[in-house]
Amino acid sequence: NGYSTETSPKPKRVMVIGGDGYCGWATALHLSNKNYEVAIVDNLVRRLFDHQLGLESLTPISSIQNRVRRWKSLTGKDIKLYIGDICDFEFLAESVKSFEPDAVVHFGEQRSAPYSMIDRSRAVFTQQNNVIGTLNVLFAIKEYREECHLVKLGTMGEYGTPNIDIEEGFITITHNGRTDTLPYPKQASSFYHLSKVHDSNNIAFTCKAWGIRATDLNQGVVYGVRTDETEMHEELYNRFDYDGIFGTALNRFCVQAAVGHPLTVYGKGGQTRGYLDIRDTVQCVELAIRNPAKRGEFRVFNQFTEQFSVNELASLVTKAGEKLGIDVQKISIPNPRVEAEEHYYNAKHTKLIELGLQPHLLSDSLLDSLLNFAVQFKDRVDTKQIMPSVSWKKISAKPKTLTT
Ligand code: NAD
Ligand code: USQ
Repeated sequence: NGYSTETSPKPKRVMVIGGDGYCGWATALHLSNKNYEVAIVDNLVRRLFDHQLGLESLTPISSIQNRVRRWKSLTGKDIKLYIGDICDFEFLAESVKSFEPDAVVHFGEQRSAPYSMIDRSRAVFTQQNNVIGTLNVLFAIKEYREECHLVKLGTMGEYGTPNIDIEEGFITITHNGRTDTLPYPKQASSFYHLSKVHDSNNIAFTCKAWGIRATDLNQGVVYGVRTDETEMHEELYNRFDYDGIFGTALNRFCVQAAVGHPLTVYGKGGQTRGYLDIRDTVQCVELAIRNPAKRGEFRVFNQFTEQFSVNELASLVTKAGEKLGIDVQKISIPNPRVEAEEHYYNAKHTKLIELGLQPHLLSDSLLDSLLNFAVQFKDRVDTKQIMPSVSWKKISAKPKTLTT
């Protein structure tokens, strides 16, 4: 590709875009604890969504300023803060020029599939925020920090649920006697998941055209809340979403079990996805940073550790509930989404293991502690937020205000 194949010296300075969010906050602290110089870039829009939709994290979370101050007082380590929107190129460019990152970890997107399916304006916001934000990051790296490695959070949902094995980013195909290794086909099933496909295409193109070095982490569904760093102090607690818009499957089921709400299985419950513990999210991101892509290289890693169907998760939570003396029921809800409810699923996930990932698999003990954690905060649960309120088929151009 004409670029040197040398990797840069050990990366030290890491910019975490979206560092006030669920994965980003845990990662920023983990990297800071590992002695990277960390800067958080975030416009706090996730906190605004909560206000606008009347939602709240299960755990009380401190302001980003107090979080960072508490971290400094406990560890002596500084985390720089840049509060602003990466869709504002001037802001992003100034942040990159001033911090001079060796790696940019980009978590800073609207990440909920249901949010992107509320109405036209949320669909458009999601794609504009995510696609333009990522384009700006690519331009900022090209202009001001060309050796910087982009570590971008993608999603396993880019691949959909094809009836063949899912590879890590690329598939070798023989067609009419000729063979090529091509991007794995993408079949995303929400405007959110589609925004990630568009991002991947833009990143792959700029790696080729400009020599950007990038790693696309196609992450599965994350569960859990505690990491070594966030449990050091209550002002460092991570957010924990359980509502029908931002809450994800296993986290939701634990909160539902804790408050005696039947587990909300959508449709037949055969929907299978890759899952990982948030302690592995932070580990995977560090592994990607420590082993940068080469100039011009577009790497894709599938970032999850185990596959489960929704029904399997419901059974696991039911069993964990029994041990704590909680009687857990489940209900089948007409699926608000358009997705396959019974399908083949077998996705590769070896590249991060090859780099040294030591997975925290979903054991009984983790489920017990997650369920206990949910029980500890159950008085904060607003049960009106549990049922799904967004329908893939009923989305329209008319602005929608969600009231339940
Ligand atoms: P989150 O919503 O908790 O955090 C995202 C953060 O990005 C928020 O703090 C938000 O304020 C910030 N942000 C959004 N748009 C921004 C912008 N234009 N400028 C600056 N900051 C902006 O989400 P999360 O669960 O931590 O997910 C982080 C990333 O990981 C996302 O890209 C998501 O797609 C991906 N991911 C998440 C999961 C999961 O299960 N949570 C699974 C797979 C992939
Ligand atoms: N589901 C239920 N009941 C629920 C919640 C979800 O049956 O109460 C089902 C959904 O229909 C879906 C599956 O569980 O089939 C996963 O749904 P989810 O809400 O846990 O996850 P998803 O919408 O896919 O999105 C989450 C994150 C997103 C990330 C994605 C990874 O919000 O940012 O990209 O997980 S992945 O699923 O691999 O694409």
